[in-house]
Formats: sequence, C-alpha cells, structure tokens
Amino acid sequence: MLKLVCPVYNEDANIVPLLESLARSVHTPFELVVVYDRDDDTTLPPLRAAAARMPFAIRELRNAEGRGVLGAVKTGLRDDSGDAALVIMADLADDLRIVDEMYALVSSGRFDLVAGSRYMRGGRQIGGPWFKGLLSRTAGLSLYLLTGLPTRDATNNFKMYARPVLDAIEIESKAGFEIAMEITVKAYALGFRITEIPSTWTDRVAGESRFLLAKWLPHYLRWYWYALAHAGAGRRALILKERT
Ligand SMILES: Nc1nc2c(ncn2[C@@H]2O[C@H](COP(=O)(O)OP(=O)(O)O)[C@@H](O)[C@H]2O)c(=O)[nH]1
Ligand SMILES: [Mg+2]
Repeated sequence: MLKLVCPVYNEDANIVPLLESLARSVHTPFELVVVYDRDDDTTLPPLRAAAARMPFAIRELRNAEGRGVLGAVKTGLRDDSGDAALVIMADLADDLRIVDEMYALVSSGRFDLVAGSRYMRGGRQIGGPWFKGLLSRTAGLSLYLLTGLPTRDATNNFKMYARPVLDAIEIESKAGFEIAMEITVKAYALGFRITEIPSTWTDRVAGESRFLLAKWLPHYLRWYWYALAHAGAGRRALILKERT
C-alpha cells in the first residue's frame, strides 16, 4: 500500500484543509503518516478531531531522529510500512491530484522513483522566495542536462519512492530538505529507474516557512557535486538495465 509521509510543525491552520484535499484528490488507497516533533505541536488537536471522518487511515509518529524536518522525513520513510512512499507537505504546497498517476507508474513496476516536476512543461512554481526558486531551477535543469538525471527537478521533495530505493540508500543528509536530492542522485547512480510528471508547487498562505536557505545551501551543493561525480555511473547502470 502507498504511504504518504507528512512532516508537520504547528500546521493547525493547514492540516484540516490538507486532509480534505487528500480525500478529494487521491483515489489510490493510502495511509497518511504525520510526523511531528513535539507533543504540544498545534497540528495535533485539529488532526485528531478530523481523523475519524476521513476515508483513509492516519497514523501519528513522533520524530525519532532529532528535531527538525530532516529527522521527521527520515522517521516517516524509515518506518517500513508501504510498498511506496511519497513525501507531502502540510502547507498545501503540493499538487495532490497527481498522486494516483505517480502510484500507477510505481506499482506498474516500470519506475522506482517518480518525481513531481516544477521545471518540465506543464509544471509550475507559484510564489516563494525568488532566489530560492532560481537556485532550485538552475540546479534541476543543469543536472538534467549535464548528468542525464531523468528529472529536471532534483530538489523537489514531492517524490514517490518504491520500497527497494529506500532500502538501498543510507541517508547521509544532515540539514533539511536536501534529503530528496540525496535520494534522487543516489538512486540514479545505483541504476534505479526514474521518471517525472508535471506538478505545481505553491507557497504557503497560512503559517511561516522554516526553510533555511543560507544554512542548507552547502548541504544541497554536496549532493549536486555527488551527482556530477556519479553521472557516468547513472548512465552506465541505465544502459545495462536496458540491455538485460
Ligand atoms: N516535524 C517537522 N516538520 C517541519 C519542520 N519544519 C517544517 N516542517 C514541515 O515541512 C513542511 C514544509 O515546510 P516549510 O517550512 O513550509 O518549507 P518550504 O515550503 O520549503 O518553505 C511543512 O509540512 C512543515 O510543517 C520541523 O522542524 N519539524
Ligand atoms: Mg512551504
């Protein structure tokens, strides 16, 4: 079954609209795993109040990997339920209408990683800091052109991972959302099959972003260089797979 991993930090204004959006948009059976840091997180009371009327299972997990969004995503991905996992944001950033298509691509066995892509035709990025957007787009498009990585959006966290990808990769990220880039470039180097479909990312309306651009940038760069260094490995692995 599909597992949706949703890190939350005081998303009391967004969590119920998120649940309603999931109920409306996703028809594939799934379990929602909500990962919070503190027992007094303001997301939890409205989440618990609304859970019973949702047509899908909801599980709460406490971040077991040190506070912060990196630990939350790792906790959710590591928990070994589900044959595929998709990371979604609680702040209504992601376009949930493509989840069914993502899961169809993974469960057909044709792809191991399906990226929501803001930087391909049909994809969009709405709002957010312009410099963050520029860096992310530049990183994504350049890796696509230079390394053959089969997505133009390496940094987006809205990606679905088949279980074997998560089992094969030891997470080494240390800061925050660079974890998606790590998994993507390592999956490519290991020869996993990657594809992308257009998605729209929208900046939050309620609450505040906790994205730490200056602090996390060097950590993103680490995976950027890794991708350049392993570009040949990714291509070779793909060619071998196509031959067999
Ligand atoms: N558990 C946990 N979740 C977090 C933390 N910081 C952010 N999040 C969640 O991560 C998602 C995206 O966060 P946000 O700060 O909006 O990042 P941005 O969209 O890149 O600006 C939201 O679901 C947040 O609630 C944190 O420290 N701990
Ligand atoms: Mg956000």
